[in-house]
Amino acid sequence: MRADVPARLSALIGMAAGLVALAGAQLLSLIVGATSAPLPAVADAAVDLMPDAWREAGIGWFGRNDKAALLVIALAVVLALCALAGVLAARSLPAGSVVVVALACVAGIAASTRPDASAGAAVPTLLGAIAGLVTLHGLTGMALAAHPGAPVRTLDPEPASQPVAATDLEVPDDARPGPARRGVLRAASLTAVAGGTVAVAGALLARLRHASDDSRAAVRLPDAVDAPPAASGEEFDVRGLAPRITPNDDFYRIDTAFLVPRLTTAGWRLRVHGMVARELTLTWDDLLARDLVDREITMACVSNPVGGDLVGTARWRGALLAPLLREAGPTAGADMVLSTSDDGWTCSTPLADLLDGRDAMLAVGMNGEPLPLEHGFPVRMVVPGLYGFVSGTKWVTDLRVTRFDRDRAYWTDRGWSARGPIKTSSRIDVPADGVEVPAGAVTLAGVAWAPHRGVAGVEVQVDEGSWTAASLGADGGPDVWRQWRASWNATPGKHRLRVRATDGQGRLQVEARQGAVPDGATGWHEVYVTVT
Ligand SMILES: Nc1nc2c(c(=O)[nH]1)N[C@H]1C(S)=C(S)[C@@H](COP(=O)(O)O)O[C@H]1N2
Ligand SMILES: [Mo]
Repeated sequence: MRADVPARLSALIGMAAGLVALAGAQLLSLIVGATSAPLPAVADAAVDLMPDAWREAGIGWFGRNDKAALLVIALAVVLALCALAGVLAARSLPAGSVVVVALACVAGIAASTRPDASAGAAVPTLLGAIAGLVTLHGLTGMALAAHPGAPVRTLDPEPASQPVAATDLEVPDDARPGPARRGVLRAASLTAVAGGTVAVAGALLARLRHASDDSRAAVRLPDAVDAPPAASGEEFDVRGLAPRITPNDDFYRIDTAFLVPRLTTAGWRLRVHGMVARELTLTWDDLLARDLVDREITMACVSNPVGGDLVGTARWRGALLAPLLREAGPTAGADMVLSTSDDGWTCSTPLADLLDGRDAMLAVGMNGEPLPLEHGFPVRMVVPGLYGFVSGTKWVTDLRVTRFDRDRAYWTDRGWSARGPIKTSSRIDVPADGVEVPAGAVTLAGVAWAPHRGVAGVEVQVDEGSWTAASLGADGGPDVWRQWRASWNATPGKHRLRVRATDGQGRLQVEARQGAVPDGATGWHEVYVTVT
């Protein structure tokens, strides 16, 4: 007996299954990562594997569209193989399934062996393939039922178990234009169209999503015209002690963005307006054309508790804000700059602090790289001496010169202060709270910061003993925190260790404990250790 599911229908079913698989994988790759999308992964892998001559020929034929052409070719090949899988499946489901599984294996291997593959890069392909197999089996089953001349290798060898099917068996194919057949055709077509639509939508979304990564990868930051003098003194290397410069990956992140805003340099604009003589609009190129400076600046979050780690120091590269604001020309009476991020977060910075000669900047670089996306790519504000919530606007696109009595920022509307100079703070990193240490010489170490005033001294105390001066690590200037270190001759028992700093103006860190709301926590950090 001949299979009488028309080849056109079974091929369509195979392609519908393939498109469902691609759609599923494409959507999942939005979560897992760009390189896990099967089609681009296969296309990229093919480029890597093909002989140089082919690659050059491809570029010769398709020019700048070589990537798109490659994707179209890959899609055509995959769909052709899926059509084959559909035709095979109408004769033997396992045979058709094997083709789909083989395709998924090739794509999964391609995705997980890309140089920048994320963990689980094969997962979207494998889950997509499962969706494809389910579709293939479902539609093929419908087709076999509607075209019962097919040699169905069912698990149940008795064909007459269903009276309806038995009747169908006797009806010649062309004499039976039954609704079941049109139903299968419609289901297969709809599935193919839906799968194709979702796959294309997913690919477009992925493009949007990855435009930002691509834009960042393409950035070449100009050199700084002015770099900070090398910090004088030693950087302490004590296990557990915060390094002088915080690596980007370890830098704390605080923002209200549920999804990280994904900007591109090409799309970025900064508008400077409000109480100014001349409104300005800057593009990315305008910004890079300005003199860029490198500065080490310690940034802290107002919600950092005593002893907390929502603080870090980076070497920022950017354009100074003061000259830019002067070009716009603030008008009389203005006392605040309300900055707004691409996602609508707002921040109020005293105009005086931006113009008083400190290195307030529009930063584009962080520790030698373009800003990481989560730290504000492509441009953020950094202002020495002020908590991030009143100075550190990430993804900044708008500066409005205004007055404190006219405008309020995001956190000010939620019970936090309108202004926020960073309070003098110090922290014990080593030993950690609650640890056991052996008696004898014990190294105490930590960091202290009083941004824009500088740290003049750090003292430590054991139990109720006298305060003794710690040695200070490298001095990067008043905007940068300082490491400190002290040696303690530890005696057995439980001990309390405390630290306090004095700022560059000779003022001692505030002892009284206060919580972070509304303008930053105060109090001396203490840890307890057991000496054995
Ligand atoms: N757009 C935007 N910028 C923002 C915030 C935010 O929520 N949205 N949070 C601010 C706060 S409270 C802090 S402490 C700093 C933190 O910067 P970081 O995440 O790069 O460490 O960013 C500031 N800039
Ligand atoms: Mo913050």
